[in-house]
Amino acid sequence: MSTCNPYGWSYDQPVYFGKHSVKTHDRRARGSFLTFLLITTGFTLVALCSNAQTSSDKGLKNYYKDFFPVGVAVSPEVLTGAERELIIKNFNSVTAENVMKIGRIHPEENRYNWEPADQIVAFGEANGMKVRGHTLCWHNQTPDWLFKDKDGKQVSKDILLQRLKEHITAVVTRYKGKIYAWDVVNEVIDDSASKYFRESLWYQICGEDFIAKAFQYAHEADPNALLFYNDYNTENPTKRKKIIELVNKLKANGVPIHGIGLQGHWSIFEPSETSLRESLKQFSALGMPIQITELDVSVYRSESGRREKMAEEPDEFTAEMEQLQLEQYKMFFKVLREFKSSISGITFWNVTDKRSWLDNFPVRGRKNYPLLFDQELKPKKAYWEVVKF
Ligand code: HAH
Repeated sequence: MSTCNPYGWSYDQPVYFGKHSVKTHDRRARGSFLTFLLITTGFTLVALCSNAQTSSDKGLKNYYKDFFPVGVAVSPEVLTGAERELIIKNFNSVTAENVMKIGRIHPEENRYNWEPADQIVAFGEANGMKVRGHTLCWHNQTPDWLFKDKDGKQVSKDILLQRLKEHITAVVTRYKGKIYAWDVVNEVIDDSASKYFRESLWYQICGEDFIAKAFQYAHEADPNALLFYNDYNTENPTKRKKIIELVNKLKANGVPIHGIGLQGHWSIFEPSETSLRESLKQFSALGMPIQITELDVSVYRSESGRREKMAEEPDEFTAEMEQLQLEQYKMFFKVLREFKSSISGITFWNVTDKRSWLDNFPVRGRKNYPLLFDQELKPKKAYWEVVKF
């Protein structure tokens, strides 16, 4: 009698013409009601089984309310897109993925592009979220004009520091009292064992002085903002030792640094539980808050250089990846919960597997699946492991 349609209703509704007796009408109505019940129950079960984020799911941030804020890196586009409700339900902190980087917010010496950054700050405020700033000084996504004079020649240390000061003062002042924590300096430690600092233009022109100066300028602009040094590969003992030395030196010199950002670009293969715990132990011993600032769990092994995807290279999300990823996420959050007294925030780098920076890094065009929500914006199996404790 009934044909199911996608809206869960029968096409074959009872027809109430005089031709039918009252009895027939009643029987039909009862039949339709039973069909309706069966269909709606069926749909509810299917919804539950397919891991849709149902109303019984509190949303990630609420499972972690006694531990730490849970944040996400966003672009202005996702705030008006299909992801909007998911972000509001699951996260209580936001970071601008790109639009506060120097190249985006300060593309020319005398021009700031505030609009996209303002949108993210306004969204955070409107939804009662914490807002983190990322990032005031980095070697990437940084415009050429910073390092060149009007004749195209490289600027002096004095001029570069003056420009850094102007930049940091303008950006931090604009969001004073709205952005509670800044990644002030990003990734200045070299990955190799043979070099201490990264050979960036900042370093080549200023030596290491720009690091302390960046913190000082930011602190002058907003004395209440928490200022972080942020880096990746922090579970690598050689790199970690250098980061810890740098942070200790800054502290000893009275530089206003208040926290350490461990990016957390991890994978289904690393870090191990032992090395993550060791890393958190060493960083928390510095006595300042730690945040995991850019968490994602790649389904591929790490590679040092960038490259194109090879034509035949697979990029499906296999059952094996799904399993390793849920185990890894489960372990990471177990360890992170253990360190709750040192960790003042965790931020995911992107919202869902629909789009991640890892779709183009380090391999351009190779799809990755690093987050807790899938391409249909549904919680993945890993999500349920993270909230089950
Ligand atoms: C991060 N770098 C950056 O902090 C963030 O701003 C960007 O959007 C994505 C990742 C990670 C990184 C890198 O820049 C170079 C090599 C490895 C990892």
